[in-house]
Amino acid sequence: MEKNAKIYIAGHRGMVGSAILRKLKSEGFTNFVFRTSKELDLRNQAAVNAFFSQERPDYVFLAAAKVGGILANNIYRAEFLYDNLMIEANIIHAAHTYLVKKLLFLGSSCIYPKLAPQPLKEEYLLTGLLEQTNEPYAIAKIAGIKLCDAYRAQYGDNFISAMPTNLYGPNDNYDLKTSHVLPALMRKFIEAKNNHAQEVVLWGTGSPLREFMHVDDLADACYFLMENFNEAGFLNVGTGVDLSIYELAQKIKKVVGYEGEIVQDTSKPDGTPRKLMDVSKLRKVGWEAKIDLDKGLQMVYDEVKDQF
Ligand code: GFB
Repeated sequence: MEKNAKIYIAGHRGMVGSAILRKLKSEGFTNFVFRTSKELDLRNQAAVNAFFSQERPDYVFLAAAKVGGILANNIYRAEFLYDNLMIEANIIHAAHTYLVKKLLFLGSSCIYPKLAPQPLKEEYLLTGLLEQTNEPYAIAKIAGIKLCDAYRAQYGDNFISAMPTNLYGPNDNYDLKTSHVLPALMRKFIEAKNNHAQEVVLWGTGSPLREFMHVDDLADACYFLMENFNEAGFLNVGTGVDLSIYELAQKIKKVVGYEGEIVQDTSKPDGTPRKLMDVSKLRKVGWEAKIDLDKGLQMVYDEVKDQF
């Protein structure tokens, strides 16, 4: 990407989009175009086309999405499917129509079959049934990958896709009903410590295994892929390391300095038993994560410790 290229980050106020913006600014890019969701409803095709026709971006980072944790995915099934399908279809089609030079589409590790072998290799896509709680989101994200591939195959558009593992970092969602596990536990432990509460409640059994990556690492990978990867399909983006939800809770408890108990609420779902990315393809292309979980948890704690 040329340093003066016009770059559109869809979702620039979200956790991922804002991290990409920080990264690009630090690399010397200056020519950005943004719209908030109030200014531009990405589910509205006419509005998206008018925006692309007016702004004509050279490069697009597609980080806008309806996202949330296991409960939000399961409750708002219609929005997770409809909003995500509309956002990606409108942007990818407009990027084709208005001659965008390159587009990066972002998905999620939940695109893989629930019981796929671990670690998850890119070729396991569409080899089995999806996890029920996030099937709508996964179907939308799989459609996004296939859209990029179809425009590349039929028209030669340079549209690429990356599937990050579970993310955390600045601008995460800390609403306990809709958040992912890491910000939820960070908040629960901080509040429990401040309120001298006896216990912190962990949803599910605590046994599911998850991989967590700091969003600054993802932003670094996105920039790297925009510069170095031009192929159909997609690449996993992760750390290659996982741990159980219970182990994650223990780590967060320690970082926060909370001394009470951890109890389970098994009325809440566990979701996929394990979601560990195989990152060997990404390593071959030349990128590796740099922020380990202990460091990342400390960074997050330092950012949010006075917020709750
Ligand atoms: O992060 P999370 O909501 O999503 O939950 P997924 C991960 C695991 O942590 C589940 C448990 O087993 C939860 O039951 N957990 C324990 C908690 N305590 C809590 C808590 O207080 N809050 C939350 N949220 N979880 C999502 C998908 O799956 O991951 C999305 O639904 C997306 O589509 C995203 O792919 C990255 O990792 O299970």
